[in-house]
Amino acid sequence: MTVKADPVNSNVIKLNIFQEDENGVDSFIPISFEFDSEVSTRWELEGDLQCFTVLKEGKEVGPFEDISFERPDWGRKGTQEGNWISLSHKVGEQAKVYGLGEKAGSLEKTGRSYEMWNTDPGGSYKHNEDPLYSSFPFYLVACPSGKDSSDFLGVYVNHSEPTKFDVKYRCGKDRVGIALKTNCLELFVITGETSKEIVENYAKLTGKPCMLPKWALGYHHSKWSSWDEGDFLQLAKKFRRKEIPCDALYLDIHYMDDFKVFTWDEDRFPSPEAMVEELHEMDFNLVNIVDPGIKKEIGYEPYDSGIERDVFVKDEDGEDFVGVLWPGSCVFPDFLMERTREWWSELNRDLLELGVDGIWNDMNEPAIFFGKKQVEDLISRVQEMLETGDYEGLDLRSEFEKFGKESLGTLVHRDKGGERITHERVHNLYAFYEAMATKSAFEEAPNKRSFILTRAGFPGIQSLALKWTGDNSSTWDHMEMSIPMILNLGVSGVPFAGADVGGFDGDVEPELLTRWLQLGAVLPYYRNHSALGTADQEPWRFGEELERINKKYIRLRYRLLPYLYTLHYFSHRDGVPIARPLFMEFEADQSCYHIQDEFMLGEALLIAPVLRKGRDERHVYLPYESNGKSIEWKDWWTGGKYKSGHQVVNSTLKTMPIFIREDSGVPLAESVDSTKKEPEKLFLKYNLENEVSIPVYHDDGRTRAYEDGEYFLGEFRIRKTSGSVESALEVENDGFEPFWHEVILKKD
Ligand code: MIG
Repeated sequence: MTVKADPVNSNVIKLNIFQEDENGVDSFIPISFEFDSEVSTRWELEGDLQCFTVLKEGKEVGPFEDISFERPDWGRKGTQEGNWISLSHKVGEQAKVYGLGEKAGSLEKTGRSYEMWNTDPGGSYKHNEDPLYSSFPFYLVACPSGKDSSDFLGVYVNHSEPTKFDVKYRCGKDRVGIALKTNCLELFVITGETSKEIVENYAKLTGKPCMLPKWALGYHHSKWSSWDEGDFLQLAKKFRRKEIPCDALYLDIHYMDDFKVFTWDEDRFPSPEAMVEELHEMDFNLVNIVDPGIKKEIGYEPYDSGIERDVFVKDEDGEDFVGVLWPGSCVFPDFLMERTREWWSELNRDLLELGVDGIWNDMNEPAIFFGKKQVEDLISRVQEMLETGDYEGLDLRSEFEKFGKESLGTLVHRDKGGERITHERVHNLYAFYEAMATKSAFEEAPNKRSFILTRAGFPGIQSLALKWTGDNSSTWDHMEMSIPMILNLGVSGVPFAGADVGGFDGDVEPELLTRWLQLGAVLPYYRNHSALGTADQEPWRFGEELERINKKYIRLRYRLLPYLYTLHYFSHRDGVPIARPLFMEFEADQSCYHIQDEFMLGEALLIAPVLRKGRDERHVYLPYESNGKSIEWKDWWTGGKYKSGHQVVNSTLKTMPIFIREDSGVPLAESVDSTKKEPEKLFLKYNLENEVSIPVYHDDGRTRAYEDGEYFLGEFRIRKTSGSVESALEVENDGFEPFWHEVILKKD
């Protein structure tokens, strides 16, 4: 066995573990890792091959042991064959583990195992259901040595093969087990002084989050519905008439003719071009769903051209794989091949040229209801049973449940040279390659930022797309569950994520919708979406009183846009999450490590959403600063001051508790109906004890001109002087004219 170590830079080291005769990984992960040619940091490996430790400048950063080339008993079931590698990372019993992407469990991951295999759970998922739509084989350990509370480490397992993580569970309470089927394990050990630095260093490795158009930060409204052009435009007009801000509307699968992607249902959408124009005149952006399955139908252009260019995934016999989805029998693009991506880009370009602003990639795990072969096989088995009269062992329900998954196992991809690649190796990359293809369609459009919403994903997807967390339910539980999911996506390098606000499955109750619209207003991606056949959940749906509150929070979102856009820019520049677990801002405060019903929005705001029905008061924990020092927290609504520690605060339906951290502040603007309208004034709202710095970023919000320095970045400094308050603006980059004509310091 060999362990090979290659320093990537002063914070990251790459390890390869393999049996004698292997050299290097044959990976399909489309990320190119940049190695620093002159790493001055002293990296060492110490110990023997059974148990070794990585040392950085003489300091232990990660002991690894139990290396084995067999499937461990906690490894993935059902896939015994092939070469396995497993090992454990000794993190210590006290350690806390975060990250691992989109998981429907708690923020801290101890005591469970997690699988990386992009999966559509087929309807709303349950608490702790695993795996889900995306795979992020990255975790952050807090306190790896168990001694120093502010010690952090990141581990990224660079494999798209299904990988299992056992977090301080069956492999031992002091370790994280990693197991997968490969000949050569490749992992990156990521160091940094703080948890933020680890996430930043991880983001640098796998790709910085993309800079989205500003409208991505507005309120978005969606509904899986069979509405027509008229209904859709009515909806748009209603938002404007009611002066409830909204930046984007979505068209789900029913806009298409017979669910055929890149078509329009001509009865319901007879003039899409004119409709898009009208939406644009009202300052709306339009996002259309695009599923990967292509209906197998001669005469349907995407099918014909796909056949001609040989772009589809094959089955074991070398035929185009056929699986069933919404349109019926479908074939599936093999995005791994460049020619497929070119073809896909051309198809998407047609939508963009028509005026569509964003593309919504659903079902891209990929999800397949069932494969043709599975059905044929079942039919022949049933036939046999009919003939012999022996029905024993026929469990139709479990047959159907296995269908989707089993059919995936028969998919065959091809790489550049036309070589056959089993689906298992690249399954987790399907959405990533699809997003690459979609992105290139946007790149053709003159100087426009892309908007790609994806359900599935893998590390690196953040540089192409934003992520929503799939099919949740309109329940209080699901709203609560969405917080650790979104926070851990942020920890895992995907800062721009959100859940379906109001809940997807089931009818939302009025109070829940209001509370969810409040929570969504302060999370990165703010889209209201719900399933076909469920109650409508527009902000005005449940009477005037609730409409007023809902509107107030959607407007709060727009008032917060200068802050949110600045945070978005920083997440793009540095990889730092927008919404952060409390511990990320208050690392020395041990109470913060398990809190998942509060979070920080940037450095300045603590959000304590109300997650239970009928709560007029809520318990809030307000963290202590680094040296255990109590600080003042300022109530966003009343201006009242609270000290660090446990507090009970007012949370009647019109109040979602928000606090401003001591010596922090945020830039605000007037609310506008859509981000296409620029506000005129900038307000600074803060909690001043000594000195506050408030950074502000601004650019044109649409093009890539910011890459050439056409942006504004500055910092307002506010200080208390004897008896008065002084403010000054320090400009870091003045490549773009700020939107404001006036700056107002906000007193309560
Ligand atoms: O099989 O397009 O998660 O957001 O509305 C369901 C219909 C397919 C699943 C997505 C959901 C979307 C729905 N889709």
